[in-house]
Amino acid sequence: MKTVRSDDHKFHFPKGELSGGLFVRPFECPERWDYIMASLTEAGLTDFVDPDPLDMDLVHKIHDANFVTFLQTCWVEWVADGNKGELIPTTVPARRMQQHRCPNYIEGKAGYYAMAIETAITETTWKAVQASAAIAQTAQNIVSNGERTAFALCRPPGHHAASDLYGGYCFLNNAAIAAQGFLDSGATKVAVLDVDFHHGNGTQDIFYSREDVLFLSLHGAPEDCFPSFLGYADEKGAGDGEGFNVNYPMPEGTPYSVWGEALDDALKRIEAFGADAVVISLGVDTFEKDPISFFKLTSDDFKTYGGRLASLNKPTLFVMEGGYAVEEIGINTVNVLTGFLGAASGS
Ligand code: OKP
Ligand code: ZN
Repeated sequence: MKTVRSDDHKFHFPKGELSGGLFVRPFECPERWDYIMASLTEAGLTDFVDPDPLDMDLVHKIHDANFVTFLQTCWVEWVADGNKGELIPTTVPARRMQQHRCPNYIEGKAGYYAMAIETAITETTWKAVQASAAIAQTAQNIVSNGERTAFALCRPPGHHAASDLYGGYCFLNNAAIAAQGFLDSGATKVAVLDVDFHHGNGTQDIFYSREDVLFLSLHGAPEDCFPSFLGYADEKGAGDGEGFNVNYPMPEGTPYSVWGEALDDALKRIEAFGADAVVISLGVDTFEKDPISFFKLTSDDFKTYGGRLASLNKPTLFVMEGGYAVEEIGINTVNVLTGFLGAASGS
């Protein structure tokens, strides 16, 4: 199995994240990548590939052009306005405020495009964001060209990013870009299965009115955790997309015995949908020791469900999302991949 990865992830490393009323060292940190690379190497998964240059036309099929321009230019505008720290907005378009008029000044623009304000933008963030999206696109091409599976070691993650929203550590939606890439490469139907602890609000929103992409997400119930305002079970898609969005919100303390049943239901739906390709938004923050999440999966459970994913027997792309128990992020991620590979070769 090939892993697409790039050192350029290191260009996104803000000094601070707004959390608990403090500006703390970000949970989404570069060491996450180091631990995953170390575990891949230890497991013999050393077929590493560099990303191709980012296809901006593909990015623009998923993201609003003004939003992309904002990501490209925001830092220069922020500094030109005399700001000294990292870019974090303070005001957002809440209830009964204008949702469709983007301000002209940079802090207003950032608030307009934010879905959460914990995530700081730095001088070099855009460089890392481009590399992350390029990784997803390159790994998708590997699978479209006939490989059974590939691992896109994306950082920063993407599933909270909508067409014109960033936040929750996400800027461009790597999984959505990959799903669109599969369609553009000849697939008729693609399923995106989001197993990150947090609801994939961005991916849901991007495909909410479409019948060619089935989105399914297993996550902490929105009334109890981030992203708080999307991910309820009654969100089932709209218009042509009605019936093509499936949410499995679950409560605090959820163990694999319960989580795995939701996964089995999701796999049945993907089968019934007749997906030509599957994108897994792979977050391992469902782990029992994750510092910002509340499910109770063990390291062994990741291996078990990796095997379950292989039973779909479909071309499968893994796209890295979250996971913040840094010392165990590598082993948990690799357990999903080796669980998948073990079951795939045995079938
Ligand atoms: C990104 B991904 C912590 C609140 C949570 C943002 C979490 C983003 C998760 N006090 N802040 O889905 O892993
Ligand atoms: Zn997450």
